[in-house]
Amino acid sequence: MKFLVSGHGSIRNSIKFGFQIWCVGVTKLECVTGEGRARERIWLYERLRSNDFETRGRVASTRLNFPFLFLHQLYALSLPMAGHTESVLPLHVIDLAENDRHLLAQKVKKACLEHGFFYLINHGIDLKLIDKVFEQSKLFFDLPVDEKMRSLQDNNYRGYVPIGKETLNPIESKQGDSREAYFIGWEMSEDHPLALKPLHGPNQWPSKDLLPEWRETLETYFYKLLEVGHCVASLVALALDLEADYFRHMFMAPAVALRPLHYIGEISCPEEGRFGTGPHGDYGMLTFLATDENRGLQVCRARDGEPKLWEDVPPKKESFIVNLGDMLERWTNGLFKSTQHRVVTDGIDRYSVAYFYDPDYDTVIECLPTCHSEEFPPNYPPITMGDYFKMKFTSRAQGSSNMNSTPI
Ligand SMILES: O=C(O)CCC(=O)C(=O)O
Repeated sequence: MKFLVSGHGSIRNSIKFGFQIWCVGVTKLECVTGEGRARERIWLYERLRSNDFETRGRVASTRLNFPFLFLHQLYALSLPMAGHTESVLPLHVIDLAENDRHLLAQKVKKACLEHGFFYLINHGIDLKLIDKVFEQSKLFFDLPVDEKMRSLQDNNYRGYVPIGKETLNPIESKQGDSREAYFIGWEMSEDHPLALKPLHGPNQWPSKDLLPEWRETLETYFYKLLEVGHCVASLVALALDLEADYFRHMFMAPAVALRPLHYIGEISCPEEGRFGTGPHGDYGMLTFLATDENRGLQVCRARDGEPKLWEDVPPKKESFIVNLGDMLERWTNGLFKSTQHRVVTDGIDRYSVAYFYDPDYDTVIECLPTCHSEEFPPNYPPITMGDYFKMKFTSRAQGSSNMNSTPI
């Protein structure tokens, strides 16, 4: 079977062109070479020729549904694979079912030193709950825009973040990130003394009439993940030769945040500054990411390397992808790296749920006692978590880099 692939200009053109193909039932693939996207067409051609099941499956299954989508996806497949690379980063796997905590801590240390990312398995969260979180998240993002806008993000960053509103990397991105999000923090009544601080206060919740199970599902997940966060933080502490509970008292009313995300099925093109999520390092301590089965996450291990090498981190069933944030890099005097990452999407809707495990607002982030010596003095002055985040948000708003850029 052959398909004809055109891929020039806009999606609209390709849909129009593709629709004609659909109507006349053309079944011929012509691999057009010699122009900008030749490499990608060859990729598609090779995949179809070699009977690549996934590619065929995706094309075929969409074809049954709706011709527009069929062509949209075919077009997507003809693009620069939305920046996907052939290389997959084989991350370490941390298994929380492992009994020997000290051995596990050594594995965490290796993962933190080598990649700043790892898969976490046997984390103890019921997979049915995770499925339900994705189901509820999709229900919210499927609501009409007007309905979603009723819980528009407030001054504490809580609530709905519309498509393209955020740009995680204002330097490299030419447009807002092609995703929408919802931000949920530590629930706190308006009259709580801490609610006067930035980022603190009540959450926004979608209408119970529309989504009766939303709040309960997301809150249950939020607090279960907090326990997983404490567990991994204790392994990080052991990995740094600190007491297992070293970080625990810093999480009394923490600035943790749950963020369901929906990538809207656009086609990323890193060369043209179009991303699902622009290249960035997370601001905080640890991030726990659950994704659907669609790939998109990529990491760049050598932050200053030129050209940058981006490696795919594919989803792994029943696991979280955990990464270290800039704050932990600062805390450890640069020992543990906050690895740059981004999301590139290839025309298919993608859902993920990120959980940012960050300490109390007034926690002082000061070089950890085991991370400096006479030979290696602290690189950064102490700063509170709140001020650190303010600095990060300000530098992003001013369009500058958001890594740890203020050494002593
Ligand atoms: O959706 C993903 O896979 C990653 C999201 C992310 O990196 C972020 O929101 O900081």
